Amino acid sequence: MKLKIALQKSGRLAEGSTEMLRKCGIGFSNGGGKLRTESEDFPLEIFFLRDDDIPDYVADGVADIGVVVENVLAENPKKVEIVEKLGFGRCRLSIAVPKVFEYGDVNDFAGRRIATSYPKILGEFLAKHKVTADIHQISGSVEIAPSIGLADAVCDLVSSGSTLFSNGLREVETVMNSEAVLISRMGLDGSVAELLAKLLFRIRSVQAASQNKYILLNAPKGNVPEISAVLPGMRSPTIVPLAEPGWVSVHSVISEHDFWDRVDSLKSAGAEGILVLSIEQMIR
Ligand code: PRT
Ligand code: ZN
Repeated sequence: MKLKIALQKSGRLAEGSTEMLRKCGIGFSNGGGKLRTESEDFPLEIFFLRDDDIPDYVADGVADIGVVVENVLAENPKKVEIVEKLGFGRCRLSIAVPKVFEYGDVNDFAGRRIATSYPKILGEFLAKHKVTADIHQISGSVEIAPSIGLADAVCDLVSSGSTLFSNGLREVETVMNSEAVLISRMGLDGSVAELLAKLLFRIRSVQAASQNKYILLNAPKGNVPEISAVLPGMRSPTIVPLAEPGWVSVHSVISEHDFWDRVDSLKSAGAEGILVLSIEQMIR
């Protein structure tokens, strides 16, 4: 019995998907542009597909699970379950206008033509704001639509913003934020569900590790209560005596997102020689 996963064959999600599985201890080869392969480390059968086709394959049960992006699912909803956000492939779907467009708010799109590959998502956004615009669906090179007179604005995926900038466009509204998600077919059960649970446990451990850092520091013993208050750790910090009397080494896990604020508090609490290491896995 194997868990069947659908991954993007090549493109922006391919590397993130392979990397995620590798960190979960699941390696595989995709040499020679194969469309199907198996992992030697985990009962996993892998299909390589276009990202747009993955929700269908999962909904139809050809694959049990798959990696897709939220914008693809929202534009073309399928009967699948979103199991976990994966934190890569991040971008946003935004409306952008030529620099000369004097933009105030969404009402300025009333009666205007907006070019997009995401007519459904854009339509829902405009309806929510009670704005009626002319949605012009095109499948690619959306950013050039205003300069060739095809549209007054565009609604497209943005990551760094450099594509918009180099086409003389300015981002004015975020329609949705998107990232890669793991989806599964409905009603997964039995040993396949068990394999998914096992995989998910690994994915969550990898994600927890990437969101945390291991921190070591030295401090006078008397400062430990103040330092511990800044460093909750998984249970509580580990305190190890140093060779120098009256000094200890404090070890703990710290969240990446408020990391710098905590480091400042630690220094004020008397911490010295602070070392910060990345964590490979974090098993809870
Ligand atoms: O062949 P297949 O159908 O599998 O691939 P694809 O061509 O449909 O998709 P791919 O690999 O290009 O993108 C897959 C997903 O990656 C998208 O659906 C998004 O969710 C996500 N993603 C993340 C992006 C971007 N970042 C992104 N920057 N998708 C597209 N872009 C394009 C955007 O359309 C624009 O042309 O990059 C340009 C903007 O980039 P910046 O950095 O200049 O802002
Ligand atoms: Zn695609």
